[in-house]
Amino acid sequence: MGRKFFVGGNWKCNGTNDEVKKIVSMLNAAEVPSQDVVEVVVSPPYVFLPVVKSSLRPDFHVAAQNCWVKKGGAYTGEVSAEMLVNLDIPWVILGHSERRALLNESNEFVGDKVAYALAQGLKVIACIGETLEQRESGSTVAVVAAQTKAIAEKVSDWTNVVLAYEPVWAIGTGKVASPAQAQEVHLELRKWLETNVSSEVAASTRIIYGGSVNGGNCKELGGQPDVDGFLVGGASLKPEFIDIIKAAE
Ligand code: G2H
Repeated sequence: MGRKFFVGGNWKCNGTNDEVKKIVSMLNAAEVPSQDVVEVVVSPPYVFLPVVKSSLRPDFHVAAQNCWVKKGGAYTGEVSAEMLVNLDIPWVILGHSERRALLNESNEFVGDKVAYALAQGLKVIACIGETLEQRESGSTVAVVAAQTKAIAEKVSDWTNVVLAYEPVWAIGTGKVASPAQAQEVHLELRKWLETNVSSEVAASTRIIYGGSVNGGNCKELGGQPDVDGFLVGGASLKPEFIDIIKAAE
């Protein structure tokens, strides 16, 4: 079974009402490959989710950037998976390295979040990746395997999971992983899934790359056999996001 190319736009904590409208207009006017070729999902901050969802072209979908680990209730400031489902938001990004680092989200907590969100019917972009220190000490594969294991221990059905490999040293730094570096880790992750989950899950799960993807480097990165798309940050706020979507062709 072929893996459909996936391009996610992670807007992070950016945007005013006017800026969001401009980005949506830019996306709506773009000529891009059909949904048979590429799945496009954009992830605005929570407060803009309803306006983006209602004004975005129907062939693009929306994702939240996080959700709470269990059923809603007395958790001030949090947004539950049930609320996203209620608003018809199909996707959520979980385990982004910025949340792991700044908000101390552990591997186990991210695994619990992924399992809970999937159980509520959301599709999940689950993020993993090593720091520069971990890469330089030679523990990249061990780190991403441990992050993936914490998810695999809680999840039995991987149909609605996209795994995003985002080396922390490449995020927002302009230092993109080389195509060979990305391919090497993606292949190791696929092997890990094959050994520890199943060959079906290894063959069908999309593993996307994130970290300083732009219009100039997307084609070569996307051409790697185990790179099934991208999670794009800074460049997803700009017209070059369209070029990145077109890398699916
Ligand atoms: C990694 C990526 C999007 P950027 O965080 O998830 O951001 O493309 O700005 O490095």
